[in-house]
Amino acid sequence: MSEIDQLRGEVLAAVTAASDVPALENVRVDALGKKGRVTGLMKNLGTMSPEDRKTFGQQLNLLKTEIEDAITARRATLDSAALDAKLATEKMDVTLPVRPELKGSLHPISQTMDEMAAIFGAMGFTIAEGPDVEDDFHNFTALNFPPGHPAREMHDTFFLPTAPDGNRYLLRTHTSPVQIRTMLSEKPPIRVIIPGRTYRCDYDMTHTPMFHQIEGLVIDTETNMTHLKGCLQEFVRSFFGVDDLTIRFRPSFFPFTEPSAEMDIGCSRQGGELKIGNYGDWLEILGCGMVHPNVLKSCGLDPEVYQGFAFGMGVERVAMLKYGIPDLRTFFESDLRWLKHYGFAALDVPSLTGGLNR
Ligand code: 2U9
Repeated sequence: MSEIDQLRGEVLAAVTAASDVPALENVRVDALGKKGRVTGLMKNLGTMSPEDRKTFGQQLNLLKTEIEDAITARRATLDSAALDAKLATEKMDVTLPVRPELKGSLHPISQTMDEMAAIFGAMGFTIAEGPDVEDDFHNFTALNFPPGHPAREMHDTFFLPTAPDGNRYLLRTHTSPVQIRTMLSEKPPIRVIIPGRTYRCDYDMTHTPMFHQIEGLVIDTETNMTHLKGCLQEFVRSFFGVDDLTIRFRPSFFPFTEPSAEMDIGCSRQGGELKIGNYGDWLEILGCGMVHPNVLKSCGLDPEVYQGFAFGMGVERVAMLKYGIPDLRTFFESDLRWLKHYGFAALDVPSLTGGLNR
C-alpha cells in the first residue's frame, strides 16, 4: 500500500471516529494544519523530480480534498446530533408568568402597521404581501416608469448582481410591486393594503436605507376620486383620533397614477409643537391618485372597464407624528431604553374601539 493510501485510510478513519467538534478539529490539524501529515508530504514535493512531483502532487491534492469533504460531512453530522441532543434536553414552560424585567414590547412600527391594518380592515381591505427582492418588471416597468427614470438609477436602488437568468434583481424601492402581483393574480374587485419593508440607497437625518411603507389599492368598475377622498379622510380621522379632521389635496406627479395628488391634514405648529387638528396650518401625510391606465394594461386589465385608486405613505413618518418620536434613526438602533419608552404592550391589540388612540 502506498504512503498516500495508508495516510488516507488512517485520516478518514480518524474523521469517522471523532465523536465531537473539538476531536474533529484535532484530526483536521493533525492532517491539514501547518505541521500536519498531508502538509508535511506537500513540503517534500520540492525535492522530487518533475515527473514524480506532478503525480505525487495530484494525488496529494486529491487526498486533501477528500479529507476536507469528509471533515465537512462529519461536522454536519456532529452539529445536527448536538442540536438534537440540545432540543431533547431543553424544555420551555410556556405557561409560566412573564418575568417583569424581561417583558418585551411591540416596536412602534409594528404597532402603527397593526393600527392601520385595523382601520383599513374595518373598511373591507385585506393585507397583501410580496417578496423584498423584486425584478425590474414588477418594481418599475409595470408601474409605468420610463426607461431613463431617475429611480431606476444605480444610486437610488440597491441592485443585486446580474442573475444567471440574465435578470437584474433589486431590493424593492416601494411596496407597489405587490399591487402589480395582486392585479396579475386576482380578479377585481380588489381592495388591498400592503405594509412592508422597502429599500433605497439613502442615509441622512430623514432617510434610512430600509424603511416601511403602507400602500393601498382599490380596483373596481366605477371607482373614482370621491371614493379615494372618502376612504383617506376616514383613515386619517380614525388614525389620529380627530373626528372632524380636515384634509386637502394638492396636485402631484407619480408615474403610476394619473391624476396624482398629495394629501395634507390640518395641524398647528405654534410654539414649535406639532398638533394634529383643524388649526389652520397643513401637514403633508400621504401620496395618492387614480391608477394610471398604462399600469392597468400592464396587468391585463381594460382601463375602459376598470378604474381604481391607490395611495402610499411612510410608516416611520406617521409613527413619528402620532407618537412624537423626534429622530428617525432611533427606530433601527435596537436601544432597549428607547424600546421601553416608545414600545407598546404586546397584548394591547389595536382595534377601532381600543388601543388605537391613547
Ligand atoms: C399600483 C398603482 C399605484 C401607490 C402610491 C404614493 C402615491 C406615494 C409615497 C409616500 C411616501 C412613498 O413612503 S413614501 O416615500 N407614496 O406618494 N404611492 S400613489 O400607487 C400605486 C401603487 C401600485 C399598481
